[in-house]
Amino acid sequence: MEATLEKKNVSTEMLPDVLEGLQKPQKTLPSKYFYDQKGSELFEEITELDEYYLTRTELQIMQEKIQQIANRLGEKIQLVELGSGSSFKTRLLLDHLQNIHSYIPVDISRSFLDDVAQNLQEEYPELKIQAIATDYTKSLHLPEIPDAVKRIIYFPGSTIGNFTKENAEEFIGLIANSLHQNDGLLIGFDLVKDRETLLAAYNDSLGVTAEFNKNILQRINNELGADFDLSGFEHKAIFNEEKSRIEMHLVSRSKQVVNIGGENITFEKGETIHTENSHKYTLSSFREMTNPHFKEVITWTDSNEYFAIQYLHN
Ligand code: AVI
Repeated sequence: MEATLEKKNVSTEMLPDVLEGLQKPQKTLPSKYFYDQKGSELFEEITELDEYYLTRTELQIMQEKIQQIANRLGEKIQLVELGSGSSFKTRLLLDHLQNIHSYIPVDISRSFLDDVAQNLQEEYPELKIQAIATDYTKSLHLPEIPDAVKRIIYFPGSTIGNFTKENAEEFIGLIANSLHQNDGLLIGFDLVKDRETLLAAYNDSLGVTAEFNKNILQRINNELGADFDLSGFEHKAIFNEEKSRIEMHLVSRSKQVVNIGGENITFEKGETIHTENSHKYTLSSFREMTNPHFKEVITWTDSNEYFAIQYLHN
């Protein structure tokens, strides 16, 4: 197997990130810290919940439209997948793309990438796999490829929705700038829909999302020696209509003080930590954002228009 890995130590940044967020007037925590081992397992569980339509809808679109997608992407492709690269969707693409040149899974977690690369290599012995462990929101250095190879950045799962609108546009711009003529971006994003459906997806009846949300506090306890009492916080997800996003918060049930790395942080009763944004776009609001960076767009959606996959290129 050919796999080059770059090292990046996330935990050295975690204490300053956490303290900075919790010292703001509206306390926040970066949502990337959800995904330790337990958090990743809980997220997997979320994707299988009845109320959480996103993953299953995206997969359904991919399954139904894979031939069209593969035809549109063309041949001799280097597929660069941002985020977890172990999914069934990846295999769909690898199975249908013609004459694939290489597959580059990119993820922040090195051990996760090792597993992905190893499993895929066993299933696709001929495929050239080059895993890159990095926080791709900060930097992404991709290996040189011959001119004849077309690079497709694959960014599924509506992860773009977890970026602020400003960061999302900046990120799309950075991707566009890094691509050559003929290359493109295949991206999945969640669409605006009725409030009930949106709220139910982030307030599931089994409480898995609540556990996922609170796990960020457990992680801070585990890795930074903090003393959060998880039962002192309650999960809350709201739809912020003006910003067209679901916001997840952790609400303090009482006045309390938490020690993190020697710093005392005070929480008033009812005060919240804003832990995540999940933006919901319309096809036109997404187009508005991508328009300055990509001239052409092809869209695939499900019949309810719950979710969209787009191929953007110039
Ligand atoms: C990973 N991301 C697209 C998920 C979302 O829906 O925004 C994370 C998530 N948060 C709560 N449930 C799922």
